[in-house]
Amino acid sequence: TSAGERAAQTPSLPDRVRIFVLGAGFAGLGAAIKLDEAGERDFLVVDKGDSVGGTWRDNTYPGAACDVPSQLYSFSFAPNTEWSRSFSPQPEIHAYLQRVAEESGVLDRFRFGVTVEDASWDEQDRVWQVTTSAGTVTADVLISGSGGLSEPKLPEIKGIEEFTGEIFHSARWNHDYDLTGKRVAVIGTGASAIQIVPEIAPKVAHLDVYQRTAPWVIPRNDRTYTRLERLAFRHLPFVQKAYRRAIYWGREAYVPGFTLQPKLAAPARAMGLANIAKGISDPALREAVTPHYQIGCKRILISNTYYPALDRDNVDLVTDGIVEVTPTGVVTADGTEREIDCLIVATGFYTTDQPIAHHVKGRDGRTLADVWAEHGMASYKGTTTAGFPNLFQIVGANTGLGHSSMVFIIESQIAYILSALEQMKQRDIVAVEPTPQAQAAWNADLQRRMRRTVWSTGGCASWYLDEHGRNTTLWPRSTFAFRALLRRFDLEKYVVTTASDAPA
Ligand code: N01
Repeated sequence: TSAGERAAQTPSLPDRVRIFVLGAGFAGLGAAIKLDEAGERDFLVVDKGDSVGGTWRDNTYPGAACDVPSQLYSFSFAPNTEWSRSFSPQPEIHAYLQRVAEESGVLDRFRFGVTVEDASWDEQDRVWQVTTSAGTVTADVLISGSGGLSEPKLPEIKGIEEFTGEIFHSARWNHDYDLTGKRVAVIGTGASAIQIVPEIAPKVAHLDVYQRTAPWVIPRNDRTYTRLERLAFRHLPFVQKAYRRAIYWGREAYVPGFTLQPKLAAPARAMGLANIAKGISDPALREAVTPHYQIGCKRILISNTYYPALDRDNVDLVTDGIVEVTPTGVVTADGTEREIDCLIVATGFYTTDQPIAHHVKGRDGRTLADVWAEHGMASYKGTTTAGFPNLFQIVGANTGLGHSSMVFIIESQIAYILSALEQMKQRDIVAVEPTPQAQAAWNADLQRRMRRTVWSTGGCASWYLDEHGRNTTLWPRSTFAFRALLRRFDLEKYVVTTASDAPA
């Protein structure tokens, strides 16, 4: 394409908006719909991808599906009557989000194919200057919905750049590459890998699965909805509501306690062991996949097909550590080199060290990464941060869940942000940021609760923990408590600047 054509393809952005929303996943789309509903029309949503959907647009690997029940995986204000199964495959979730976006009438304020490069708070004018690949936008308020698991993390393995075969990350699947009859390696045995392995195993000539830590995998109680159920979802909304409530409360009543009481996890552990016994015939392989840490310490995975896939003749589980990747294969600590045509890295995402944190600059030009360097990722209520006026993060520090739906958390945060914007309007407030005291108290309480959980005491390393072993990613209490705490914007915990205050 010529420079002229490229310019024509670059979306045009307004110079100024009241609210800049970064990201068009569940968070950004949900925020846009709720802003619009509240009468706030002056906003812009920018996303580097080509459609709404966020993680459900980017993760298109074979077998990609959600391990949170379908009924919990839609906006409360836009129930999806079309789910085909109890756990939804990725294309259905992406299609749902696209449908919601189209029906909501907010898409005219979305710009796709635009990357946010930098965002800086301008203390003089009390605005955010957001630099994007399509120009700079000035905004009073910045809402970030950039996602907690959106930046693929490649493993740091000697020689990996010199590999001459096909290589890609699970979240950037190369659909143009045909795996049929190829020698393939998958690095990682997390939620992504265990969905990929059973899908590709029957196709490839040979598959090596590189396991560093055996995960706990319990059965996936997935089924297609019956015709009757689907009709009921469509025509009798109370039926779907009842399903949703039962699943929500079932999980809420049991699972948060489980993180504190290993005894409560005994049935899940038994299910994991039975899943191994059922899926794998070879005793040595059974032993190799049996985890040696407390269940729940890492995310609990669900699959009926992962263990049987490992049991196949054309699949090898490799537990020796990887020391090097050569141009044609993978070398393990025992000196063996396994030759391959394709290397799939299912090694997860940047979580406690989000790249975007280096590009969001608050007061005094300090980035989020600067501020977090010493004590780790932190915020007030997972949403606002001292030193970063008018920055609202959706799915910020300590908002992640293992047991329930992030959509519930996202909607709670959106309600909090809308309450903030309304109070700002009513009182002529131009900038808010949490007091350092409020933020410190919030985090002290979180970290005190964390110390007793299986995530800290379960004897594993996980993406939940930062380099200092602090859990700065998960919410340790019930989702119900989270919602209650964010119901109203608590202005009394904030430093407030009004329009009549002298400029800084
Ligand atoms: O990533 P992960 P993921 N050498 O970080 C291994 C959500 N999700 O993409 O355990 C060798 O969990 C690493 O080994 P170890 C869900 O929240 C949901 O799978 O660290 N191995 C691990 O096995 C999930 O938790 C769904 O020892 C290396 C794997 O790579 C989160 O996303 C589906 C390595 C990474 O696992 C992330 O899942 C998919 C190295 N250098 C994702 N580096 C569903 O809803 C890493 N590993 C179903």
